[in-house]
Amino acid sequence: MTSRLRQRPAWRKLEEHFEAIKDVHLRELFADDPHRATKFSAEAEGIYLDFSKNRVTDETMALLMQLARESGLEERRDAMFNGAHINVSEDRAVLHVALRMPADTSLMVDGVDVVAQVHGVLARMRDFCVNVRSGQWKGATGKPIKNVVNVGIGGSDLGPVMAYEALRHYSQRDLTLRFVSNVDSTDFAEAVRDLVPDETLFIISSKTFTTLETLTNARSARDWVTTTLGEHAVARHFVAVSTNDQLVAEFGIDTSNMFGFWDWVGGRYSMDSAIGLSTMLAVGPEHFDELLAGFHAMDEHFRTAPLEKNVPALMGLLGLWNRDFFGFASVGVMPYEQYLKRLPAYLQQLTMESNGKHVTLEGEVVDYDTGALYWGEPGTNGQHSFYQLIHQGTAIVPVDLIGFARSLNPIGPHHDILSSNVFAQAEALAFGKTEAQVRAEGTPEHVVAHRVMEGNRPTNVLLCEVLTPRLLGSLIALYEHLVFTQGTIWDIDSFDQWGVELGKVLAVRIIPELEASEEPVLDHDSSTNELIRRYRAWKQR
Ligand code: G6Q
Repeated sequence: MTSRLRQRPAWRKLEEHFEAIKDVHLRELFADDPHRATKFSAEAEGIYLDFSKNRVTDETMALLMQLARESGLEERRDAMFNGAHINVSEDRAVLHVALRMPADTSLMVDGVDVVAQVHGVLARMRDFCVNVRSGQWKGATGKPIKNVVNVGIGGSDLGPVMAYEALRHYSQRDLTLRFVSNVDSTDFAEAVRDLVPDETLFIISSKTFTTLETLTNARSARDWVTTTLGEHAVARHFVAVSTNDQLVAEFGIDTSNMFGFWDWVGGRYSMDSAIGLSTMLAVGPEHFDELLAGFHAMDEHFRTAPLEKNVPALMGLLGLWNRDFFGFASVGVMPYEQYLKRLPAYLQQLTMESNGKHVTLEGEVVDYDTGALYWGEPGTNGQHSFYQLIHQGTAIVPVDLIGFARSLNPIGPHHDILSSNVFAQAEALAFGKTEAQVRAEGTPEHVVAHRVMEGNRPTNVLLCEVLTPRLLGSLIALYEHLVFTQGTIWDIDSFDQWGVELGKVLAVRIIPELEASEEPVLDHDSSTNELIRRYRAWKQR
């Protein structure tokens, strides 16, 4: 049966339109319209989006807008903002937008004012952070805290790590921040190697407080602290961020040192909830407030701007055009800002965990492509490695190039050199180099073909003034709503993660088989059985 999406009139028209323009080159599109750059650009909250180097025309954009409207994007967006249970497979509201609503607003969900709840927790976080940052909060031996270690994984790690790196310029430099996520003991060992327990505070960040990796690391952290300082030290050296009071208390953390959040915050949408405690400790409550204000400003843009000027909606629709019609399977995200070095890893989870889905909201298998693969590295480093494939490979990779007009560490010519690459890459990817141009450079005939660059590779350029907490909030909210836009049109649940849940249970069965002192009876497939036997043999050598 043909899906709802494929039956939409706009989708059908897009299919016909695609046949007509699929071979048109960006060179022609630019030559035909001197106003293309201004026409195909938009701006919101200090982020200027130039999408003119996508393979689109006026008609493409009009049809994409029609598709968004036929798919009920505006209605579903309003439903999210109103607290409807749009996460259907888990029957939950999706309200990360409530995490950044101002204190003087309110939002009633299932009979509770969630904005009041959010600000209650924020107030406790602020007090706690002020105490720790000022040295008033003392460890078990009376010394102030100098090191903070966030223990968490996935959504309870990637946001905090990314935000800490992104906002390092604004951080209190005498506080050392570390992040432990992997259950590989090396991650924990290296994180605490040069730290001392009596000056170290652990934040155990886990929405469920059941995640094996986090609890394993948390137990090792507790052993590391209590071996030198005794059991009573746990209260001064551990706090928790979780939705699960009971398990936090069972672990031995006083729930007065717990910062809560709610089931309507998805893990990958939680960096601005209490999961951001490490961020607030690093940059202080005022900067954290600016971050929240930036998120909220982009939320308001997404909620109120017409789709034609709505930056997250535009980016979502362009991504869908590239994914479903051209069949481009991946998107590169290249921030030309060293502080954003973990942004690609963060966006990888946000986009791929949200939109890597194979069934519609009704549970029908989709007959179109959903989420693209997201990946990237900061520029210019990537240019000296994988950009070769982006320029001349057979796979076309649409790229988001993120640039800034000002550096937070201006030194000599560095920043203009860096930024020139943003513009040069977008230009080269779009226009390439023809055979005639290569020959005109006096290139020997036998290498002409090697030096030709086809061009016609799509890019978005996101240009901003300077990286601030507010700008970071707006940038992340932009990608959150891009994901929402695509998920809505693809008719999928962008807010569950059953594939991740599967991984959480599969390994549990094998752990005792690896640990057993007697040879266990194995009844996996022959490959898994053999791998387990080989592992056990080497382990015991
Ligand atoms: C995010 C995912 C996943 C989750 C981690 C950690 O959306 O659900 O990445 O954040 O598995 O879960 P806990 O916070 O419950 O430990």
